[in-house]
Amino acid sequence: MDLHIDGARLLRRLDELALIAPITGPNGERGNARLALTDEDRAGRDLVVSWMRDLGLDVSVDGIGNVIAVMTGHPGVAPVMTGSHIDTVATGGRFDGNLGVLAGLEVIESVIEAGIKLERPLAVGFFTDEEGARFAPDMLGSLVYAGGLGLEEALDIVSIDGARLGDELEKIGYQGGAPCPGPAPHAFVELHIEQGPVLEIEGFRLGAVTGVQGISWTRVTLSGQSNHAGTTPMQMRRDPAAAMIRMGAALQEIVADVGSPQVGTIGSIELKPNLINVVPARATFTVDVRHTDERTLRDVERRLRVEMERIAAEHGVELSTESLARFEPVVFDERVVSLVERAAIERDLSVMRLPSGAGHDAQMMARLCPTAMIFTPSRGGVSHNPAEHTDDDDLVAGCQVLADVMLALTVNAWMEE
Ligand code: HGY
Ligand code: MN
Ligand code: MN
Repeated sequence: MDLHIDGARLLRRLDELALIAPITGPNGERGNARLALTDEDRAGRDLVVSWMRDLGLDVSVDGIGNVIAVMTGHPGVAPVMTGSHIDTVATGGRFDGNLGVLAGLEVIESVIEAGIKLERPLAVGFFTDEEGARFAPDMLGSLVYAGGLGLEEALDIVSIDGARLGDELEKIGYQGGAPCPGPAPHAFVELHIEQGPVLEIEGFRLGAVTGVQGISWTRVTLSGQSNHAGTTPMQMRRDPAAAMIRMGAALQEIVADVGSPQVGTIGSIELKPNLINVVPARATFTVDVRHTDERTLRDVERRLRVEMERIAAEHGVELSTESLARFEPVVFDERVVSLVERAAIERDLSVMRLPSGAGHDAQMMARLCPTAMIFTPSRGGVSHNPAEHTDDDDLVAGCQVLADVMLALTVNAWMEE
């Protein structure tokens, strides 16, 4: 089946969704800020759901707010599914997540327009709180969909701004009745921007993603004693900020010692009372460490723990940690990965295999069915930044290959390989 998607329509929808909760980068770049379960997220959801309904798709909302739209006319037949997310970080770009959802919509609209009769329906969805920036962990909606976290436990998660997830979901009107965990699709493939520099540096048009690296998120709280910044001699202080800074240095040293692809990030820091002339009472910060190899990731976590305990003791501060997310590396289904490769080659698009540095909903859907991902290049490897950019022809090429892979997945030929 040779289906041609309408690239102009895809680009138009990306522009239209980008008008919801727009932000401007330091050099005038256009991005978005639609943190999960905010009014901005609701507005984005409402727009995409209206496009799903305009196509006559069967739209369902589940208990955690995941929205799945399926082509009608195939009762009881598991769909070939695609999807991603439309929530963003606070300094989001226009493509992270949005591309995968709108490309899926474009594939389905093109199939309907062409009147192609399929053995299996196609489905496209967006998952709740993929970013995890407001409510941890990330990929929360797809984790619940895949049965990795109970619905009630998820609804009780409290955000960084003190809100309960279930209350926020109800407030935006997206607490649906469809069951969690959700039904397993026949197969799942997600189109996403790479968000890293590899495709651009290596000079490839597309990526056939082989899996997702392991992710470990921890919130660290150090409790000391607030005191006068001028009168308190250094040896009498129990200063959590001083300890935190040394722990940050220890993280950098451990990551440098392990070497690439190990990464480590302290993305958020909070001091109490956070005043210039007060030795802080408390320091709270988050640690994000990732690696493609589980043993290495565990070793980094262990080494960092030892260093943090040693430094806390030297400063006389109390150390407490809370795990916010912990996902082992995921390997995608070789049959689907090679389908992605073949589809790209058949479209004369250069393609390379690579693991994903970022987390994605596909890593959760891989628990339910044969799954893989398609990457498009990110200019300068920049993402989670309004400067995030992918060229139009790469966006369209990614959507075209998504269409080819989804159609191939509807016929069982690929399963026997
Ligand atoms: O954190 C991640 O990798 C993704 O952006 N949620
Ligand atoms: Mn994403
Ligand atoms: Mn992201």
